[in-house]
Amino acid sequence: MGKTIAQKIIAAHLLSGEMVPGSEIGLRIDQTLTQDATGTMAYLEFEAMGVPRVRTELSVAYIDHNTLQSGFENADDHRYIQTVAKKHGLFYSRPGNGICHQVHLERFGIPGKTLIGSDSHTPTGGGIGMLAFGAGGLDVAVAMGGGAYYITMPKMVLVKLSGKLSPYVSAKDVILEVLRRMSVKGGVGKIIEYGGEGVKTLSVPERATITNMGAELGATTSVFPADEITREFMAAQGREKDFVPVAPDADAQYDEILEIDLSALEPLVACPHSPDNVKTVRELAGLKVDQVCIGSCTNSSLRDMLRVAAILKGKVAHPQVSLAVAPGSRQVFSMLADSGALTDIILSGARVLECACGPCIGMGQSPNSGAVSLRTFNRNFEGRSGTKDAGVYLVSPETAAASAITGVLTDPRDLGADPAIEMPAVFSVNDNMIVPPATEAEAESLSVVRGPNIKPFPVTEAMEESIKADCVLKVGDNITTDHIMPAGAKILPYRSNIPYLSKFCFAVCDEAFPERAKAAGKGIIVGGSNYGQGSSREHAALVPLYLGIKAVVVKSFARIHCANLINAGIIPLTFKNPEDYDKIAEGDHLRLPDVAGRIARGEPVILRNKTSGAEFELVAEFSERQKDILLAGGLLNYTREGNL
Ligand code: MIC
Ligand code: SF4
Repeated sequence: MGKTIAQKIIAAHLLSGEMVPGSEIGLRIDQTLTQDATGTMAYLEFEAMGVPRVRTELSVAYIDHNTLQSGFENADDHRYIQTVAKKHGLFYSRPGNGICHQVHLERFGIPGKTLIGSDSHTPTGGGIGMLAFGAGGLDVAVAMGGGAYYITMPKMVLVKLSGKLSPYVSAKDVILEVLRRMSVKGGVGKIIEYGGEGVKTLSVPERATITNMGAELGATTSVFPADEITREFMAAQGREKDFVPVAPDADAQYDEILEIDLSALEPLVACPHSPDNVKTVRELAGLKVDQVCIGSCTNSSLRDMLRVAAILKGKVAHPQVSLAVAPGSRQVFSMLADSGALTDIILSGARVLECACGPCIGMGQSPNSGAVSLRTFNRNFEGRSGTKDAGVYLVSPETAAASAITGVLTDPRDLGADPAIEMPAVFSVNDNMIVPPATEAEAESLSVVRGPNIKPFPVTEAMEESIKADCVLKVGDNITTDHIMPAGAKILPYRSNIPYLSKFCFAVCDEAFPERAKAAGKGIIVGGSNYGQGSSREHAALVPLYLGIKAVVVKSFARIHCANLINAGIIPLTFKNPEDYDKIAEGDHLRLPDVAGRIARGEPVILRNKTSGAEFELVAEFSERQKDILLAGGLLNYTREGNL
């Protein structure tokens, strides 16, 4: 039987398991990336493993998230990561060089290779035919040490593209259409491959916009073929020698096929507070806009910036609109300047920000109270912008630029003729902001700099035989890791300080939670479906661990968060009957009798509610490896026992 792109790459990297959907497989990882918000913890974990030098083909440490330095903390973390990288064999992309996914695509990605990154938008690499996964920091640390990366073998979905995008319709509208059809849960347990005649009408940055936001589908990853367009992109980056064609077999079998006629698409918008709450821009046209932010790893390529500049040329942002533009990388920024397009952006009144995540992660540019903020980003979760009552709408760069001028949500097609842009045949390449690692001989004498912001991570203990704890929190469906562990300018600087971070855990849902959990000493969290969607931040597991959480019982989990819970030694359990969710109230005294024995034997776990008297079964299906990790009290303990 023919293979899909993903199946081919998996087969070539398979270290353990069978490629049967639903079973656990271990993959050899060629490349890793980290960013600073998750990286500090990942490198502390890597150091704890005692491996002197990374064993991947390439590992890169980026600084792009915590770039607002309003105290010593972020700068301390940057310095720590820089020195760790130099010593242990990693490339270091200095602050200002750009957003990890954008820079990685430009400078390092190679078709057919595997990549994991401690950031959920690592699938951006799928735009050039890499099999790229978002993962927890500890998984990245293990991969850097030469260990396998484990996933559940996914099902294969083909999104078959036909036709060609109409003027002013953008790659962002393609992925918003996929989200509209599949929802934020629709991709769970699946790899989304793009194929069909329409593929060749899309450039690499457009493809990367689509695979980037596949994260919002909950998909394991997304991937495009690597074809002539990919070759041209890599040649323009001076990297044609790295090009390898990647395509599915003609008789590849897919579990699901979704057809999209690109010519039939129109500008779309994802409304608050979920990326799948999609409507047409026409439906909402006229909505008054307070802020427009253009950038992020989804839409900050040179192509996107040139489009924005062409629309803004000779115009000025509406007086009610605060317009911010952040080019995705220094390459994009410098080429914008060379082409003169940057002047058009500056003269439009845009506030030009440094090449970083910036407003996407709440690092500045929080909108005014009750604002409507249009963003070309990928997430519009409640509170993520830093303003709790703001409504964030996700749109294409074209819709964003058009609306910035008019002051209301505007279908860019209403602007008249689509201004054509010309993409350069060759990009200007300058890697002088990427610091190479020291040689092995030099590395020995180098020391790692640890500022006072770097605190050790919580210690975990082997699983108790039985668990006796209260339900310290009950939440509903689609809880994101931004709910569990919020980010933003005030909190992000403490990503390496778990005790401090714990004060903000679940603050969006219930400000009293951290104190309550701490007072209880031990606790169980109960939730609905798709629990833990969104960011890969392992802090959403490490902080609950610090607060004494022993188990999380939900209707269903998002992939990366579930893996992070296991890595932290917190037991992820699901209701066998989803209605049992109603049989637990916050504050109930719960018991998980013989939980360690039951997990070891592969039996369902029993939940006894001492308050209501209810008793029912929970699904506890884990691979042998996952069982051992849980019983050992987390992945770090497990690797210390000699398993890498
Ligand atoms: C995000 O977009 O939420 C982040 C910040 O990039 C995260 C990682 C993090 O929490 O540091 C992600 O997507 O994984
Ligand atoms: Fe950065 Fe935003 Fe992309 Fe996350 S989604 S990597 S915060 S730009």
